Amino acid sequence: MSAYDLVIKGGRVATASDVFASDIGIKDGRIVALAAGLPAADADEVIDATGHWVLPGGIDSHVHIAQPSGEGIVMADDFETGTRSAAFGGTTTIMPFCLQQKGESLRAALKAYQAKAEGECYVDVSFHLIISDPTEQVLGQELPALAADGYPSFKVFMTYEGLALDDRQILEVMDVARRTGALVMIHAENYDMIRFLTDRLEQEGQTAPRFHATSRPIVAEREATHRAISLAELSDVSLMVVHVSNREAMEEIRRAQAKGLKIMGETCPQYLVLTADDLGGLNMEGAKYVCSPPPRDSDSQLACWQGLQQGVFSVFSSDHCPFRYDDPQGKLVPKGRTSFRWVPNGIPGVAARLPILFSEGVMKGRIDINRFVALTATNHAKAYGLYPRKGTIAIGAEADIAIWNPELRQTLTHDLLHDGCDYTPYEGLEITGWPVTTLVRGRVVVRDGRLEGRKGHGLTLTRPLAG
Ligand code: DUC
Ligand code: ZN
Ligand code: ZN
Repeated sequence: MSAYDLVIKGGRVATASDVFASDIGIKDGRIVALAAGLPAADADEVIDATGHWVLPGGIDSHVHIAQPSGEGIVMADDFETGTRSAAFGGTTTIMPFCLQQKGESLRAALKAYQAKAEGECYVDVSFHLIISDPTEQVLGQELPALAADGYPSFKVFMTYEGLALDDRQILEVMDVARRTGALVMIHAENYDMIRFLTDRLEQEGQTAPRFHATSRPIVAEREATHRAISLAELSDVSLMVVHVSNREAMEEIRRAQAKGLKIMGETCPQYLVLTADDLGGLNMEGAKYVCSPPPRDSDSQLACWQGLQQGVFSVFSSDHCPFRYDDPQGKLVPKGRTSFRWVPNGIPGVAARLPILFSEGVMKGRIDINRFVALTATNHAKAYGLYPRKGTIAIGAEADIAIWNPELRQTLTHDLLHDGCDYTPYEGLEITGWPVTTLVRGRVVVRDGRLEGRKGHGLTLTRPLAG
């Protein structure tokens, strides 16, 4: 029997803290050797990574898959296509949401999502819980039990009909999170400001997709971010402010961190490379970019880069929330033509996330390779309880690995992404560097840009409480 199932030879390995030349020996899905000159004869298979980066596979801790999104609307990805696309983009674990519908038991909701994922996944999956109905039963029994069973991250919304919790309800969820050791994730936008502005815009006939951005201004995000942080301070709970889009919200998080509060921040590719101008295309073209918070302006982009560079944001996620464009069950749902209010809210990005940050960040000198690894893998694993099992290259860690060709130049087009969508909002972006081969627990899922894995290899994971 060989010492190794697989050896990756000759690559340059980077973790969140180090860069070193090393071969990687893999056995039974785990990394068992890191050394120069591992003998090829001891391996069943050898992958030559000469001239390539060998990085931890990406962890994308903010992904929506097969989530109900309103009447007549269907999300573009199921677990097969969403995890396939993740693998093509160098991501080896995704963390999608289990959405509790009003009146539904969380346990029942989770079972339904697990069933949808079972046997379908190319990469590993671990669920967060969205709490839309914090009943006594949910707060007193289901959440503590689910946190202990391996689902220690709860997402709450401050906006959206049917989802928004009021401050008292958020405090109740935070209190459970503090007692159980779970992390709270929050969508921070002021619901009443958005409702007020949306009604006003509609009365004035300003209903095209570009007014989506007008209806959700920076002040609505900044106010809600400040309030979310205050609620977390009162509750003494760890909080992740997700999808931060602008300087004012970023500075709220920085101030909280400087005070010693347990506040973390996340930003996403759309806030680095898109602006509100992208929503202004002819006819309904702007619908391709409708997401919340909306992309802003060039100073907001700069602020998001600074947040990544300076550690205000510890994670960079996709907020992959895919709807087909040319589809009456997607962005062109008939009601969406009557107002931006009804345009499905979200954009795809699970495969584009890493190439965009690598190209715009590492290759353009904005961040180094160690910060890239931290922002795309290690910090996700640490925040959500997957570390050191995942998120790094170390002896004993699972062999989730992306092999990058740092010199491959291509124009980003939708056909590179292999998702269930029919467009990418990043079409035409010039990208340098691409994850050409992706391994999940030692198995090649994508090799040299071709799918080789089988669906069902990806597992649904539970997580211990973080930290
Ligand atoms: N929030 C998300 O987290 N994802 C998609 C849409 C939204 O508002
Ligand atoms: Zn959100
Ligand atoms: Zn999201």
